[in-house]
Amino acid sequence: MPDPVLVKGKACMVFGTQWGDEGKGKLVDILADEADVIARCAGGNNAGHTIVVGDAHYDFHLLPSGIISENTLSVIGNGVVVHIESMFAEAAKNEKKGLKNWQDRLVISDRAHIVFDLHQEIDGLQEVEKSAGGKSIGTTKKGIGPTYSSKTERTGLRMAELLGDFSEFSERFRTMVAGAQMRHSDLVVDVEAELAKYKELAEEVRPMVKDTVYVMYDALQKNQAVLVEGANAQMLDIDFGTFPYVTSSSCSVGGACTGLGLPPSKLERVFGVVKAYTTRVGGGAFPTEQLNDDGEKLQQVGAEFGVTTGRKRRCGWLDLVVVKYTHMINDLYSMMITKLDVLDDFAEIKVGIKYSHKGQPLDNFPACMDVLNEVEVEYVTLPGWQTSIKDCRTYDDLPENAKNYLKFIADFLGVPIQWIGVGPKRDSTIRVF
Ligand code: 2SA
Ligand code: GDP
Ligand code: MG
Repeated sequence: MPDPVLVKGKACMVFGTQWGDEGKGKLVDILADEADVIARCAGGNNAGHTIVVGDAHYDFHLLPSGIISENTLSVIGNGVVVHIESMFAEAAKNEKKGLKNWQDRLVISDRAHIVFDLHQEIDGLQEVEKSAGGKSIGTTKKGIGPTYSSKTERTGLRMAELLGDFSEFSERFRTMVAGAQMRHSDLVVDVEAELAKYKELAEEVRPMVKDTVYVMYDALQKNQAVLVEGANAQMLDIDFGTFPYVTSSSCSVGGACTGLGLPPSKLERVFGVVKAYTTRVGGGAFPTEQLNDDGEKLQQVGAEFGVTTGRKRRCGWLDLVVVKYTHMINDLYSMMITKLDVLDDFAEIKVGIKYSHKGQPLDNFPACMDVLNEVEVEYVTLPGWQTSIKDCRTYDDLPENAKNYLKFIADFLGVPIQWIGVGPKRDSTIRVF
């Protein structure tokens, strides 16, 4: 039996180091057996986390991926935004694939903000406004940005309001709609139909809603192992990501504290999930993007399509400038390198290691998108292994050139590699230590 990875009485986090879709769901699934609690701290149903168990493919958007683990409590924290109908639809879809009794294992924070349909509509309207200037973000249109805006504007409504005095909730909802309609004259909302719907949804969701601060606190007091499931990723973080082409939540480790009420001293290990190349979905700068045959090949071999929207993901080489920046902010304990098998057929593999701008080397990761759009990337070219690694189950099974590629990444970042993904399935994984 390998040593446990999670720590009793502490929280550890699975965290996306690039622009998302690194394979976080797979690592959460691998660690789920060790976890007593699996918690989401940020984002909403914009996320798309895939788990492949045998022939079953599960995709989770809002529900923590740990929900398939029958001995684990799943928590949706206060930092998450919840479209309640979609959550029930997501559960129903996964029930057809074998998910059972999920209601008994799910707790939702009473402080989580509600995503209303009007937020989703505003998301679409804002994208249209931005596209007129050629600058749409390419959001998932799940209403994430507008809901976080309502939260910071202090007009948003939370689970606590929904489950409190319904006439008070109704009044606040009407005020929120009126405000939104002042800003978006095209916005049509059937207020009475919405309120009737929410009156029913309130009763459906009520048994699951609790003050999750106490749930988390109790779990840690009882010496349980907590796993925080990061959603989206560092480069989509509202503060540290490639603003404004980001999502609207704190996707980095700070979000685990603010989005769950977790004291920083309880956060023990951050596991960075690093895809062996880079992908991005939506707009925004992408320095190592390959708009050529290599990019096409990565997209096709890696089956790079959005799990939530089905959009084709943009593809390019691994960018270690990005991952180094991520490590600075989040202090990675170890890494999982995923999708190494996707590189099986490349004769040469490039890795971005430094940026320069207008001929001047850059020491910092640029804050300004105009600069990031124009950086020149310095690459190191490593030889490929040109053989299938899908059946490798130990580090020693890997071809020398694959080991060299991994060693280059670990040495550059100064972070050990703990797992290597060689295929989408749960057992297509090498545990290094
Ligand atoms: P939003 O909807 O406001 O959060 O969009 C803002 C930006 O964040 C990006 N974003 C994502 N990037 C990668 N994966 C995400 N989840 C889905 C997946 C995406 C999909 O797992 O494949 O299906 O398209 C995700 N969610 C948000 C988004 O593309 C914008 O750039
Ligand atoms: P997440 O958002 O970080 O959880 O990642 P997604 O689920 O959006 O995308 C990752 C995709 O890669 C999913 O289809 C996974 O099944 C798949 N995947 C994960 N790890 C591996 C791996 O090591 N090899 C291959 N070929 N696919 C993988
Ligand atoms: Mg994803």
